[in-house]
Amino acid sequence: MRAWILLGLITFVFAKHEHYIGWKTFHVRPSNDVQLKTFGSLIQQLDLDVLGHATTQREGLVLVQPDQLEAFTSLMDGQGIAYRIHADDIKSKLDYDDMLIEEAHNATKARNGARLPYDNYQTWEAIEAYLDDVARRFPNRATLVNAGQSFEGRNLKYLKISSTNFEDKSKPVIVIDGGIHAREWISPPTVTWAIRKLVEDVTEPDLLDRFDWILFPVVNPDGYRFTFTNNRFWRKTRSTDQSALGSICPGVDGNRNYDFFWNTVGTSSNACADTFAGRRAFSEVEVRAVRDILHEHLPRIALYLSMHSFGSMILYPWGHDGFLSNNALGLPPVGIAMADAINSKALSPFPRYVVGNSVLVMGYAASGASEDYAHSIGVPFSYTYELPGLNSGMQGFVLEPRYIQQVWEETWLGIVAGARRAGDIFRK
Ligand code: 0X9
Ligand code: ZN
Repeated sequence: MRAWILLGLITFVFAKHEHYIGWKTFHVRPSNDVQLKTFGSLIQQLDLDVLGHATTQREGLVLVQPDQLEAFTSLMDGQGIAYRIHADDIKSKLDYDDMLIEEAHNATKARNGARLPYDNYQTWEAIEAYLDDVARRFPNRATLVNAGQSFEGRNLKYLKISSTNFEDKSKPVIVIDGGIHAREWISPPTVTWAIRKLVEDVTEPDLLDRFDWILFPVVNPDGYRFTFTNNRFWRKTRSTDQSALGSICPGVDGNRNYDFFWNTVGTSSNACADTFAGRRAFSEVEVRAVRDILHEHLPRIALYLSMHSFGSMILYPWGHDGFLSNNALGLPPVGIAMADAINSKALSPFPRYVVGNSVLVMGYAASGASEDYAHSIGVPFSYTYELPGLNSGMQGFVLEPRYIQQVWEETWLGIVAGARRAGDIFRK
């Protein structure tokens, strides 16, 4: 009997990440703007999975499927874009990451029992329990909202944080979301940490006096959970009603599903693609939950941040064509204030943050993203954060758990600086 259990355990451990046998990751280094743009179109053409964004100053990281490997190397050679192998054997890297996370998890458990870990990645279950708990312990500052159910029936929970119960309509509102892209695990802890700072620690009381906050750590709980249980690189939601292919290829890219030049550029109509825009704009219940928050509080929203990874970038609209909006004047200064605050604290080996228009910084355009939608309906300060990641000198893929604390600490400084600066300019 014990032998069978052992055998089952071994099979489970080794079966994990099997899907990625034969896939490879490469560092890429476009050396000028023309190469960056060309690389942007190769991403589309070869269906490359961008794990870390390249700039002309900085290497990126892409995941290439087995049947595209030859085309990838020959096109990169043909264009003269520098690249080098990162992982020949992805499965062993993922196994290594699992081991690190497990170690950190055991250490945390030994130290502080049931509390949300800030030195490790956070499971969906732990985050949900934390939101319930904070709302229960701090009813004067935090109100739990359940915006409905995800496609698979998980609660879409977020917190409204306010010292005046959202009743003082003169206060600007700040909205921060995380976890729309399931595999970007560093995103939710930056939002839960902001909750802790605002509600539990109240280290910056002016931020509660001046603003109301909406913090939504895991917009896509189905996808997020799936990355812990089945497929580490899952990006999309898990809906299956999007096309005839839905049961074979579930999910929609939540950051292509907003109604802003929907499905026009940097998106796919193929349900199996990672950037599938959905059958129509706002097809995803999770995306509709964020849309509804934006509309409900619209005239008061000064700042919207959507947390992604990785690349150490603060990106602003428009991300579908690289032009600036008529209301773009304040976007660079608030973005720079956030980046400066983070850079002042950033440790090596993290790169310094870059601030700029999404298309110009990343070299590719993509429509239907949340920061564009928020800005298009009138949110003046709207940004996508590409949080830090490390893609060199590492044995694994994810940011090692020992760096998580650095990221939420520095990101909080960015949020504080952004709130204050946006608040100063808003409605003037
Ligand atoms: O492509 C995305 O959705 C974002 N990058 S990620 O690696 N996290 O997937 C960037 C979105 C930038 N914003 C716009 N294109 N509007
Ligand atoms: Zn993302």
